[in-house]
Formats: sequence, structure tokens, C-alpha cells
Amino acid sequence: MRIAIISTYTHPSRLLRKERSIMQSSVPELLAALCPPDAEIELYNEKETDIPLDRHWDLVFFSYLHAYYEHTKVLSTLFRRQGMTTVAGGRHASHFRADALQYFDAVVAEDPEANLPALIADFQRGELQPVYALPPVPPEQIPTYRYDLVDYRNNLVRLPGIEASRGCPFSCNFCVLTGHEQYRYRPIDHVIRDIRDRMIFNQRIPGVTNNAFSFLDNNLGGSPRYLRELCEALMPLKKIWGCALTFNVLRDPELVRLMGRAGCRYVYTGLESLNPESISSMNKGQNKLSEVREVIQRAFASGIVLSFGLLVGADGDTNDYLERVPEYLHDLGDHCPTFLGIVCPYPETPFFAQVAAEGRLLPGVISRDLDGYTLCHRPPRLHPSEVIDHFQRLSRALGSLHNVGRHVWNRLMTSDLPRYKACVVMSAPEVMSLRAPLANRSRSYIAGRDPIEAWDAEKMRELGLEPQRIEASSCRADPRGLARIRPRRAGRSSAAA
Ligand code: B12
Ligand code: SF4
Repeated sequence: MRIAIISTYTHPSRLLRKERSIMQSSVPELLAALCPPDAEIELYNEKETDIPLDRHWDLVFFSYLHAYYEHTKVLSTLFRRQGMTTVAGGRHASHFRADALQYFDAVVAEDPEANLPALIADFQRGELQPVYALPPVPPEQIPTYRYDLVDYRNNLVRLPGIEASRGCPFSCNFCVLTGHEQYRYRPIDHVIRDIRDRMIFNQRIPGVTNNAFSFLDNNLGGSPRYLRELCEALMPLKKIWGCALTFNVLRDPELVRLMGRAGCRYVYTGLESLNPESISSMNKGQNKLSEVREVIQRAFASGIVLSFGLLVGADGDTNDYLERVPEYLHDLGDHCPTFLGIVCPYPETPFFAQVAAEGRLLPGVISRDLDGYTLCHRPPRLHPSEVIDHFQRLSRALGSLHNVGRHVWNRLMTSDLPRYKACVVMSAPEVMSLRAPLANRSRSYIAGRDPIEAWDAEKMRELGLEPQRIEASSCRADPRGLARIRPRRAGRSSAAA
């Protein structure tokens, strides 16, 4: 049996661009580990390589994010017309099963561990079902990824990934996990076994990429006790790693130092906003903005390059706040975020439910617009064009060469831990990538106004495909998730990972 596993990709600029960066989807190597040992498997990651349209597989698995749906529908339709069987999985497919079943032969609506083997067995018997939704298996049954199938020739800097946990214990109102995914973590000895004995490292830049990997967890610090034990176990391996975790973890000096000693050189945390009102509107009021400067200094002093994400267009945002963002960052010691996006109302989130109920969804939103770089809603205190002006101005200013130079220079001498300086230098392209979404000058960044990629538009016309329209009725927020959204007690802290 010949199987292709494809992780699709479309660039925020809506131009045909690749993004050969450190972080890549690891879904293909996870799904490959669940396929029968005698299957011939090919993995494709469209963020790095083009998908060949002239090959033939018996079964094609697609993984995609919301914004890649239209493009993935095109690929699936082309393959089905050539007699291949296609399957969709991931968060969007789970929430929009009926819609996806128009373009794919089957949908996996839960974690793949139990469902993929069942689906393949049915397919081999000629009894493929439309929906596979067996519940998630216990985390000890998450298999080792097929690292042997990752092709580093496509990407100089890509690092192997690993999951220690799934889900997140917090409930940020805009997050696709809120109300849908339980937090659970793998046994530490499984994680250590995978890193020590099974992981295949990228040897292309000695002293930088070799012996380095990335945790793909939404929030590696969901249980600080687990993180502490994991760090103790990682220490003897002498590897270099990065992760995403929440702000509360970074407030613990002893844990941050332990992470540095265990090889952590990079942490991403979703600070999201420096505006207390926006933080509170996101159900993230526990981000201690008064401690941000101290947290940054502590992380860098512990050998950890701390990277922040900021969002514009949140409900508390005003022109005054957004104009002053560079000033606030200057006060934080010229700290530069590595990610700047526009808050996105994903249909399964409490934020979407609120925006839809208040009639604030912009007209003409399609799934392509749900990319985190396109305004899909009307914030209460800003005109849509004002949000976009601030987004473009900040992306240009923060991603400027001058700013990147200052960012690197200010941090370079802060720690002597192994490979710290290499990690500071490696963070420069990430800061510069803040400008990448602006590459297409004809983009308005307002939903309903920008055409999708020319190739996809043409193929959709040829194939008679319609874009998925996102309207108030598209809401898939879990009422249990909505119930969990309430102000937190002062003193507890979280932030987006
Ligand atoms: C690497 C990464 C990226 C990469 C690659 C994206 C990709 N194709 O996954 C890049 C850099 C492109 C990226 C970009 C963004 N990302 Co991102 N990213 C991640 C990250 C850190 C790891 C993904 C991964 O490989 N995980 C490991 C794999 C094994 O798990 P998984 O992807 O969660 O998939 C699980 C299931 O969904 C399922 N599954 C998935 N696909 C399939 C397919 C089949 C056939 C089957 C059976 C099962 C299945 O199996 C997995 C195990 O249960 C996740 C965090 C996370 N832990 O997932 C965020 C995450 C996916 N990203 C997120 C966000 C918000 C973004 C951005 C919007 C941020 C921004 N504004 O820039 C952008 C743009 C995305 C867009 N255009 O919609 C969100 C959710 C986005 C969404 N649409 O659902 C996540 C969940 C982080 C979070 N907690 O907020 N991201
Ligand atoms: S902390 Fe991060 S992963 Fe967790 S709910 Fe908030 S945004 Fe989602």
C-alpha cells in the first residue's frame, strides 16, 4: 500500500512562498508511526517543499490549519479525480466534519493514535467509513515519531520536534484549545527515550542544529512539577532545546535556572498584549505586566532566549495603546517580540462566540482569512483600517534591521552557557520575519477583501469549489469552554504559550 502524508501550507502574504524555519509541523512523522510497517510511506511538508501532482498513492492523509483549508480542498479534489482516496484530520476537520466530507473521502475527528490504524484496516477491507472519532488513547500510547523519514535536505535550520504533553490547562478566550482539549502529559521516561535513542538530529549546521530539538507542546509548563522532573531527566543528555510555555513558569527563578542548566536555550511565550485591558478581555488577566521586565532579564541571564508574541486588535486596544507599543518595548530594555499578529476569532473559540453574538464579525470572512494576519472582526474601540495601519507600522518598525541589530547586540553577552550566543544570533531571522506577512503590497489584511492565492483561485474555479464562508452560524465553541471563561483570582498567573 502506498501512503502519502501531507502537511499543507499557505504563506500569510498569499504569495507562493516557502518558510524554511526552525518550527515545522510534525504531524507527518507522527502519522507515519501509526501506519502498517509494510506500507510505502512518503512525507510532504509544504512549508518546505512543493507537493508533486503527478504521483499516485492509494491513500493520502492531509493535515492543515484553518487558513490552509481552501488550498487543501484543491489538492484533495485533484487527487480524488485521479482515483486516490483522501483523508482529512486536525482541528479544523474535527469541527467541520460535514463540510470536509464534501472534499475528502473520510475525516479523522479525534487524535490519530486509535483512529488511524482503524481507518487503514477498513480501507484495506474496502470498508472505509466517513468519520473516525475514537477517543484519545492514554498519553503513554503516543508513539515515537518516524524521525527516520524527516528530510533535513529541505531545510537548513529545521529541528526535530517532540511532544511531551498535549492540551493546556489554561482557557484563553481566543485559543483553539479552550473547552476542547484536556491537558495530559507523556511519561518522562518515554520522552527521554525518544530524545536519547530515537531522535535523528539535523547535522547541517554543526554547533547550532546538531543535538538540538524543539518541544512542540502548546505549553510545556502546564504542570511546573512535571517540567521540573523533565528538566532533571534531560540534564545528563546534554542536548539543546526550545519550547513554548506560559508566563507563570517564567516567574519562578529557580525553575528558569534549572531549565537553562537542562539545555533550554529558547522559550516562546504569548504575552499577547502590554495593555492590561486587552489582557483581561482575553481571560489572561494573570499575565503580570509589572513583572515582564524582570522576567525577561532572568530568562536571558539563565541562558534562555525569551521570545514574545504580541497581538493587535484585541478588545481593549485603543489608538493610544497601539501607538505607544514601541515605547513600552523600549522600557522593557528594547525587547523585541518575534511574532506580531492580529487576534483571530477561530470558530471553535469563546472569542468567536462573543464576536458573533455582538454582530462584530466582518462580512465575507472565509476560512482562508483565519490565518492570524487578517482582521475578521470589528474591535470595539478601533476602526478596522486603524488596526491594519498599526499592524503594518509595528511589523515594519519591529522587524527593521536596526531593531534586529539592537536586539542581538543587547543580549549577546548575557550568558556563557553552551550555544547561548548561537541561539541569540539564530533569533535574528525570527525577528526579521515580522515583516514577512507584508511582502504582498496589494493585501488589505481585512477579511473579505483580499483574493486568495492565484493558483488556488484558478483551480477552485476549474474544479467548481466554493470557499468555506465563516458566519455567526459557524460557531463551534464548546459551552463547557465558555463556562470556564471567568476572571481568575489575583495571584495566579498564566499567559499564552
Ligand atoms: C509548528 C507549528 C506551526 C507551524 C506549522 C503549522 C502546522 N501545519 O502545524 C507554523 C509556523 C506554520 C505555524 C503557524 C501558525 N500557528 Co501554529 N503551531 C505549531 C505548533 C507549535 C506545533 C504543531 C505540531 O506539529 N504539533 C504536533 C502535532 C503532532 O500535533 P498537532 O499539530 O496539534 O495535530 C494533532 C491533531 O490535530 C491531529 N492531527 C493534525 N493533523 C492531522 C491529520 C490527520 C490525517 C490526522 C489523522 C490527525 C491529525 O494529530 C495531532 C495529535 O493529536 C502548534 C502547537 C501544537 N502543540 O500543536 C501551533 C498551533 C497549531 N499554531 C497555532 C496558531 C494560532 C498559529 C498561527 C495562527 C500563529 C500566527 N498568527 O502566526 C500561525 C498561522 C496558522 C494559520 N495560517 O492558520 C495554534 C492553532 C492554529 C489553528 N489554526 O488551529 C496552535 C495549536 C498553537 C496554539 N495553542 O495556539 N504553526
Ligand atoms: S496559555 Fe496558550 S495554549 Fe494555553 S489556552 Fe492560552 S493561548 Fe492556548
